[in-house]
Amino acid sequence: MPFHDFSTYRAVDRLSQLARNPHDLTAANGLSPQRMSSFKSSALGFDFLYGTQRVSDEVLTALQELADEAGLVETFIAMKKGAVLNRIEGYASENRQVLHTASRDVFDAQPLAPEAAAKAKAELAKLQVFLDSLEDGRLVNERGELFTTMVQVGIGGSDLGPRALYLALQAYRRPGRSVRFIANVDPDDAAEVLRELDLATTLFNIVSKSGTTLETRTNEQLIRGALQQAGLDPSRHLVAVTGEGGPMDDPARYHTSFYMYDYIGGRYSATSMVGAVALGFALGYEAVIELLQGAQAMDCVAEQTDIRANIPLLMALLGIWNHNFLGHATVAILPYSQALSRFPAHLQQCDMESNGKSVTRAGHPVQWQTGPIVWGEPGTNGQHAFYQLLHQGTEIVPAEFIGFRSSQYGADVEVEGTSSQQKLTANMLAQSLALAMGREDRNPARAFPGNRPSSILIADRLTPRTMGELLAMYEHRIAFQGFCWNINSFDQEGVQLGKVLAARLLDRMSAGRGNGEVDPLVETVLRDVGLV
Ligand code: G6Q
Repeated sequence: MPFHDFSTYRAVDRLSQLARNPHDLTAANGLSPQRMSSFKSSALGFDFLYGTQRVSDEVLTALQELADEAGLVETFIAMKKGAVLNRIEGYASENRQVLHTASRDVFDAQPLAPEAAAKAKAELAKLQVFLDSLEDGRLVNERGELFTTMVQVGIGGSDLGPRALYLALQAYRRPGRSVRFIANVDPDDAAEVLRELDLATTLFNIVSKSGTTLETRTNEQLIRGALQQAGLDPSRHLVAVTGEGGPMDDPARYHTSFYMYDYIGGRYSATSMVGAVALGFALGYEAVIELLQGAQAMDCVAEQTDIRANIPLLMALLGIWNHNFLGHATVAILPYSQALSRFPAHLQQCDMESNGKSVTRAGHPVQWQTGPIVWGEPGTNGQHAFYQLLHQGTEIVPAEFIGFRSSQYGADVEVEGTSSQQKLTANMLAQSLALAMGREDRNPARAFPGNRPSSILIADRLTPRTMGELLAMYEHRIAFQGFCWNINSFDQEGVQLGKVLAARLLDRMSAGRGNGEVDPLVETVLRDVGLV
C-alpha cells in the first residue's frame, strides 16, 4: 500500500498550479446549464451535483491522478479486508484493524473480512431474537407489560451516530415505541429525560465499547438508583452493548449483552450493535437490515477507481481541493431535512476526531493542512441564522447541501402554488446557486461576491436504506481524505490529556479519595472558581 507524504505527489504540484486560477463561477457562462448537468454523478439512490464547485475538467483530471497516485481505493479495499490501518509506525498505538464495513458485510456469501462479518451476523441474529422476545411477551417488565421506551446511555461514538440515525428515521417508528438518549455527565441531562418516563416500561441500553467511560458509568449508576427507588429490578431493565470480555461484559448486571469489537471505532460504530439495538427497538429488525443494505451498497460504490463513479471519493477530493489548494478552513454540512438535524453533529465527530491530526502514519509532523472544521445545521432554519456570513463574510465556507425530493410523512400543504417540500428543495438549490453566482450591486452592502463553492446531494426520500447509503458515503469521504493526508484517521489520542487532568481535579474534589498530596495548580484552579 502506498503510504507517501501528501506533498510528494506529482498531482499535488499540478493542483497547486491550477489553484492559482480556479474556475470563476461568476464569469459569463461560468455556471452554464451544460456545466451543471455534466458535473453530476449518480450512485444508488443519490445524485451528486458539483457544478457549483470551483473545478474545471483539468482539476478533475488532476484529482483523479491524486487518487490514483495515493492509492486511495487500494487502501480502502485493504481496510475492508482487515489491514491494520489504525497504527502509527514505530510508536505505541492502538494497532488495530478498521472493520466497521464488516458490520454490514453480512449479505454476500463471501465477505471481505469473513471472521468479522461472521461475528456481525451472530450479533444480528441475537438482536432478532431479542426484538422478537420484546414483541411476543417473553421479555416483559415486572408487571408483565411490554416495554415501550428505550433510553440509550452512551457518549461520543456511542451516542452521536445512533442518535442522528434515530432522529433521521423516527418517521418510521413502530406504534408506541420510542427512544431517548442520555449522554452528558451533566446530571440535568439524565434528570430531564427520566422525569418524562414511566420507568416501569422503559429499557435502558447502556452502550460503552470500553466499559470504562466516566460519563456512561456515572449515568448507569444514576439510572440503577432511579430504578431501585421506583421499586424496579435493574437487571430486568438494563441491556448492554460493550466489548466482549470488557468490564461491562457481565451477564449478572444486564438482561442481555450485545458485543462490538475493538476493530470498530466508536465514531464508525453506528451500524454495529451500538446503533442497531435502539434502531431495532424503535423501527423493527427489517429497518435495521435495510439500513445495513444501504451502507453495504455504498461500501461497494467506494471501491470504484473512477472518481466520477465513486461519490465518496469525489467528495473527499473536492474537499481536499477546497481545503488544501483553495485554502478554505471549514466545511458546512447543511441538510435540507429536519430529520437530519443531528447528522452534522455526528459528522463533526466522525470527521474532526478522525482527521484532526498533526502527525503522519510514520509519526512525523505533517507539512500540510489536515482535517477542516466541520459544522452545520438544517436548512431552511440556517438561512435565517448564519447564512449571512456564508454569502458575505470574509471567511469562505464550502457548503455541502443534502436534500430529498419527497418528505418522509407525505403530509404537506400547498400554499401560493407550491408545497412545503418544494419550498424546501427550491431554497436549497437557490442557496447553492447564490453562493456560486453572487450578484453585483452598486451598493457594496448589497453585493454578493460569489465564487463560494458548494455541492448538492439529493435522493428521493430519507429512508433506512438511503440513510445507510448517506452514512457510509460520509464515513468513506472522511477515510479517503485521511489516507490522502497520510494520517491515522482511526485513533483519538487528542482526547486523553483532558481526561487525565479531569481525574486529577476529581481526586482533589472527591471526599476522602485523594492521595493527600497537594497539587498547587489544581488547588489554585479549583479555589479560583469556588469549587473547594
Ligand atoms: C469515537 C471515540 C469516542 C468514544 C466515546 C465512548 O471514535 O472513540 O467518542 O466513542 O469516548 O467510548 P465508549 O463506547 O468506550 O464508552
